[in-house]
Amino acid sequence: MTDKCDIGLIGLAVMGQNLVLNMSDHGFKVAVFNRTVSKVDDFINGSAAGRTIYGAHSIEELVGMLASPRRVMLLVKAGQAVDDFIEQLIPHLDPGDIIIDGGNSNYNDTIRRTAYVESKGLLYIGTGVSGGEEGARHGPSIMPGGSPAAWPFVKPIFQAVAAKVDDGSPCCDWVGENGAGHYVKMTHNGIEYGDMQLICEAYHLMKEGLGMSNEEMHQVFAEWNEGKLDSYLIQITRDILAFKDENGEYVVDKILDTAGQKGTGKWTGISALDMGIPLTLIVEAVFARCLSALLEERKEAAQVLSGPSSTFDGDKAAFIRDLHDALYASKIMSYAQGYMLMRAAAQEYGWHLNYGGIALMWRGGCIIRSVFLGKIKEAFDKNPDLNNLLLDDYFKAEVEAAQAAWRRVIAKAVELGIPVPAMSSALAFFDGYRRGRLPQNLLQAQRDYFGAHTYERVDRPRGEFFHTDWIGSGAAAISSTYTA
Ligand code: NBP
Repeated sequence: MTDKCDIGLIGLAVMGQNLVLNMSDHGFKVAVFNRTVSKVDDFINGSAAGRTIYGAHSIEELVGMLASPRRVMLLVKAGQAVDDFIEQLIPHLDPGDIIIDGGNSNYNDTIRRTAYVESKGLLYIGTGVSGGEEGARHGPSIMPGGSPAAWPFVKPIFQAVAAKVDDGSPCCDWVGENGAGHYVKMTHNGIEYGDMQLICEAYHLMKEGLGMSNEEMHQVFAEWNEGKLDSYLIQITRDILAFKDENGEYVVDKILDTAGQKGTGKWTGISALDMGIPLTLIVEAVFARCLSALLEERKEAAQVLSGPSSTFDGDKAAFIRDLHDALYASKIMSYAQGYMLMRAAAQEYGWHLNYGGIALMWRGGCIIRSVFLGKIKEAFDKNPDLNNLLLDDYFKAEVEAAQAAWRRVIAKAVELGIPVPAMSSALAFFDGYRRGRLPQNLLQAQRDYFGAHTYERVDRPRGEFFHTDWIGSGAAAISSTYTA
């Protein structure tokens, strides 16, 4: 090696190795290190052989191989491993050097680490990297946040290796201060949970409701992938449904129906609950995984509990068209909710999020990539201050066009006893959001009745609180916890 390396990468598991190979494809010189040092030599002598990739056998050696300001990226297991490597790196780095965490870290950790690393005179980036192994190798979606001063030094590398959309724009841009990048990545993962659950509900209705074969459903998803639902997740569903094993049997039918999860959907739901944002669809998607995981309990319940015995006797082709619209409308709700969440988080944490830019980052490279995200980008380009996606002319018209079909699908699912928690909660959200008056006047009355929590009145300015002596006790004391 003659010149110094452009970047150092620690963590040679699936993501790290592939991202390094991607960086070297784009002409960057990369120094690499791994906790289990033998993996450095395995990589250098294996898939990295002959490339602009150089192995280090200690942190000190790695840092010594880097051009200034030094950029060191971690792609290690989220959690303590990141803190440990930060501690090991700090003594070897100089002011202005940059530590980058590209793992799936919790945004609260990234907020804390940014402050800590900056307090040592260094710069920090916490970035979401999405797209799995394939994305890391050929172009992931990259969502960086952290110390703004670090971005100009990282931008050329990140934007070169990121996925590109049709016009060549990279699916990577600056997201915002401290934990913003990891927050946006977390929201991406939450939306991914929602998209996957919606597809599973459509599959369930076709399979159990309409009695369709895998081949028939494969054809439906293939068709859907040619239109408004065109997306990576619809595409892989199409392929999964047609996939057969060495015995010529469908693999999907042999897979146990218990979902796993790594926690990012749950984090998204917790954040939504903390901030009071009705992220109903994503949270239902998390709970649907939880319910699926109660396999033994469900099997026992299936012996005891029964549902409707009705079968579908309508026009199948018409129902499949309705299902397309129900999936599409529900998906619009999910993204509307996801953007409501990010807007609330931006306010909570003082981030200046570029909502159109986020749609562009998700447009390619990542798991939720879709044609649909191009429309979201257009909506925010038209109006950067758009309060809710549902108020954009395009999405308003799309939901209006789809809603009759959406209602028919939910009604039929209820009639058949097939659970559609994400689709139906999406519709309930829509029906709540579009109403100027909800029944929570009664709820406030109940709270005031049993807890003297007070209420505001329709005929008085907001912020004035009233209490009624509902039971004639004569007590005048009121609770100080109006919002409890
Ligand atoms: P893993 O999440 O499996 O982590 C493996 C790496 O972490 C190895 O380098 C391992 O070193 C190191 N490591 C572990 Br495990 N514990 C450590 C510790 N206590 N101290 C120091 N190093 C430790 O790898 P991955 O699947 O490539 O993912 C990397 C990051 O990217 C994770 O945060 C993950 O959540 C995120 N991510 C993954 C994907 C994906 O599709 N896999 C997608 C998007 C984001 P060792 O070799 O010595 O064990």
